[in-house]
Amino acid sequence: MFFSAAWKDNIVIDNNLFGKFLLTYKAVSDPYIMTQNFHPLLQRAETNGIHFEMKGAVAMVRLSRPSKRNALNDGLIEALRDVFQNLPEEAKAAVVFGEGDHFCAGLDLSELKERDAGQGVYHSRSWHVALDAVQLGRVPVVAALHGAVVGGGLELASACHIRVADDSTFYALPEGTRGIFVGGGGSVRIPKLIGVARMTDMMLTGRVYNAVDGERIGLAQYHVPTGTALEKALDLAQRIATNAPMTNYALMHALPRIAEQPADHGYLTEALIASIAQAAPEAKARVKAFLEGKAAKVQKS
Ligand code: 1HE
Repeated sequence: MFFSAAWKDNIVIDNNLFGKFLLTYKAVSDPYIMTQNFHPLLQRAETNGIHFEMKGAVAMVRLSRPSKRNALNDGLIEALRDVFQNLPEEAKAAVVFGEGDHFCAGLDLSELKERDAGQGVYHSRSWHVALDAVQLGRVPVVAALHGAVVGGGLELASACHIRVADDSTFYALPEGTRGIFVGGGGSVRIPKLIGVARMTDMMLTGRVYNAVDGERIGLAQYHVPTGTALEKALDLAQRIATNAPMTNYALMHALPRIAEQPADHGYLTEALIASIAQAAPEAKARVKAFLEGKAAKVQKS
C-alpha cells in the first residue's frame, strides 16, 4: 500500500470509470484519478503520455500520444521507466501497445536538440535504463504492434519478450537515413532478433519490412489479422500470468544470459536454474497434477 493514512481519508469509490470499481483519490488542489494500490509514479506517467490499467493480472501499458504517432519524447521514456519499475504487486504479465494508427514513430525528432557528446551519452543511457526496466523487470512483456514500428519504436518492441504484429505493421530504422544512429539499445537487441546483416541493411538502405516479412525474419513471433494484435497479446499475457513465477523469472533473466555464456558456463547456469525452478512447491504440484491426469496434455496445433 503506497498511500499514507491521510491519503486514504480522501479515497472515494467511483463506479463509472472503466466500467468497474476504481478507487479515486481526489486531491484538494489538484484532482486526479488513482487506483488503490498503484504507485504515485504511475500517476506521473499518465501525465507524460502513458495510460496504465490492470486487466486481471495483466498490466496494460498504452503509449498515448497519438497526435505525434506515439513518438518517444523524454517524458514518455521517463514514464516507461517509472511504470515498469513500479508495477503493482498483482501484475504477473504486461502488454505494451500504442494508441491511434501506429505503435510508435520512434524518437521524438523535435527534441533532437543540439546536444554535445556528453549530453548525448546521458540521453542514450536514459533510454537504456527505461528499456532495461521493460526487458529485465518483474514480469514478461508482450508488445501488440500495428502501423509504424520504427526507430526507437522498434527498439522498444525489441525490449519486450514477445511481439504480436497485425497485418498493418511495418518496421524500419530511419536513423540511418536521418544521419543518426540507434541509441535505445537497438544495436544490442535487434541483431539478436534478425542478425547483424539485416539490421545493417535496414539502416544503410532505409529498407522497410512489412508484417509478413517481419515475422519471417524474426521481428515478431506472431502475425495476426489487422486490428487483432491487442486481443492476441492480451490472450498470451493472460496465459503467461498463470505460469509458475520462477519459470517466468528464469525465462526473462536466466535464458538470455545463458545464451550469451560459453557453452560450458551455460550448462552449469542452466542446471542451477533448473534445480531452483523444480524445487518450488508450485512446480511439484503442477507435475503431480499431470501425472494424476488432472493437467492438460500438449495438443497438436
Ligand atoms: C513526429 C514523429 C517523430 C511523427 N518525432 N514528431 N522516427 C522517424 O524518423 C519516423 C518519422 N515519422 C514518420 O515517418 C511518420 O510520421 C509515420 C510513418 C510514423 C506516421 O505517418 P503519418 O502520415 O500517420 O503521420 P504524420 O503526418 O507524418 O505525423 C503526424 C504528426 O506526428 C506530425 O506532427 P504535426 O504537428 O505536423 O501534426 C509529425 O511531425 C509528428 N511525428 N513522427 C516527432 N518521430 C534512441 S534513438 C532512436 C532514434 C530514432 O527513433 S530515429 C527515428 C525517428
